[in-house]
Parts: sequence; structure tokens; C-alpha cells
Amino acid sequence: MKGIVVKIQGNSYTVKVDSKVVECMAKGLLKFRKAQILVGDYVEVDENDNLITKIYPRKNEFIRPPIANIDQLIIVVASTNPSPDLMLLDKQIVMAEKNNVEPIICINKIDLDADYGDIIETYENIGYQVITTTAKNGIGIDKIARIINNKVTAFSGNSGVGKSALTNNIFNEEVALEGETSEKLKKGKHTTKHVELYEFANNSFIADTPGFSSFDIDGITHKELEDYFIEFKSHVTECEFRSCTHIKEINCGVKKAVTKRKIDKGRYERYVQLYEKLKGEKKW
Ligand SMILES: Nc1nc2c(ncn2[C@@H]2O[C@H](COP(=O)(O)OP(=O)(O)O)[C@@H](O)[C@H]2O)c(=O)[nH]1
Ligand SMILES: [Mg+2]
Ligand SMILES: [Zn+2]
Repeated sequence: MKGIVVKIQGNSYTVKVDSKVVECMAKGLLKFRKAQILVGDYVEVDENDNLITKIYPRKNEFIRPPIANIDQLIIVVASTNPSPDLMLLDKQIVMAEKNNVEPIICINKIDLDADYGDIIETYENIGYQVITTTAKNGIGIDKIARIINNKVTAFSGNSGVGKSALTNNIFNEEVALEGETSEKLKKGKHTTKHVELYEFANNSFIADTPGFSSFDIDGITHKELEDYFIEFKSHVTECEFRSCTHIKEINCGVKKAVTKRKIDKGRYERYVQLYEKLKGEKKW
């Protein structure tokens, strides 16, 4: 039977097979390589002895948060407390783009007195969907509920932005149907230490994930970085050289677009910073 891994604890894998939840172990070789089974993996389960016998090919996989096969990533930032870290946001967007996963930006804690208008403008201009929420009192949760329908979605973002509060809020609206899950969620509220997929409705899963205090982009070369700053695409055609890095070249379409304010200056500066960092790493 084919199922989806919703939780991993030590050697025990919780797999949802149809409408059943099965506690499984991994078989021989798979057990040996247990680090390679991720929450979100589609697996073959031998139901006679509750063994995972096979992992199906993934459509994507993330290291931070560790999860596979997601349809979309909701990157959460707080309007303040903690104050928005746009470099961290851009790094997460880069990883989403690299994995061909749609990043959606959620600005939470809009009840606090902070100005987040620039963030909305910057990212909406690129074409990203930006949602504003107050997890504390449920404002904006309806928007999230709509976009997670029929999809596998993961929350991501640094600690304290409200990922668990958002997850709890989504399930509180469905408390009659998801009572048991909601109880579980509440227990882990302040200490999200593992990734777990919660079923919101049939075929709709949402993952709360642990926050991270630091975040590096992995598996990307400095040369491909520009592909994941998607607003550069329509301007690179104006670069004089095909191999333009958009950094020191004089006749550069991207730099011209920054001057003309068609590309956000902050985004461009973070591109340069990431480019230099990735290039340096390569030499080392
Ligand atoms: N004022 C305010 N506080 C919030 C909001 N959402 C979450 N919090 C608080 O922020 C803290 C961190 O939330 P949590 O969900 O644990 O963040 P996580 O680390 O991203 O999972 C908790 O004390 C929450 O009560 C919000 O919309 N407004
Ligand atoms: Mg949490
Ligand atoms: Zn250029």
C-alpha cells in the first residue's frame, strides 16, 4: 500500500495510508539509510508487518525545513518581534525557487504597531503572493485556509514568527473534525522540534516546522543564483555579455533596472551579497 510519511520519531515512521495511520519501521537497507526518509515522502508499506519497503521518487526535497514533496512553502515573517530579516526571507525564496516550489510570503503579527508596507510592495511587485495575518486572533487565517486546500504546504521561517500559532489557528476552526490533532498541536506549541504533517482536509496537509536561527543556502552555485531572483529574468536580455554576473559589468540590464527602480535595490544588494558569499565558498 502506498502512503505518506507524516511524522518521524527515532526509528518509527508514522505513515498515512488511505484513511488509516500506521506506525512503521523501515526495512533493512532503508533503515540503514533512515536519514534519507523525510516527512512528506511517499512510501510503500507492507501492511502485514508494518514495514516501509520503498521510497517513491521525490518531486522536491528541502534540508531546512527537512521535508519532501511539498506543493508550496509559506514563508512566515513577523511585522516585528522578531523584526523582519529580509536576507533570511530571500534565502528561503531562493531555496523554494531552486526546488520549483511556489513561495508565499506571510507577514504575521500585524496587530503589533509596525510598518510592513515596504515588504508587501517589494514582494508583490516581483509577483509573489503576500498574505497578512494575526495568528493571535485569527485575522487572515481564512486566506491561508483557502490556499492550503488540496495541497501539501509547509510553514517556514525563523523562530518566534508565529508558525505554530498559525497552524493551531487553522486547526481550531476545524476542531470538531480534528480534535485529536489539535490536542497534539497544542502540546508542541512552544517547542516545535520536529516536522509533522497535519491533515487539514482530505489530501490537504500542512506542516509546522522548527524555526532556525541561522540559514544557509545549500547546493547552489553563484552562477545559477540569478535564476532564483526571478525579477531579474526580464532584464538580463539587456546585459551586454551573456555571462554577465550583474555585479561589476558596466552595460548591465539588471543594474540599469535597479537605477530605474524596476528592480528593488534591497533585493539587488542581497543578490550581490549572496553571490559573493557563494563564490567565496566555491574557492574554499
Ligand atoms: N502579537 C502577536 N503575537 C503572536 C502572533 N502570532 C504568534 N504570536 C506570539 O509569538 C510567539 C511565537 O509564536 P510561535 O507560534 O511559537 O512561533 P514559531 O516559533 O514560528 O512557531 C508566541 O508567544 C505567540 O503567542 C500574532 O499574530 N500577534
Ligand atoms: Mg513553532
Ligand atoms: Zn547584467
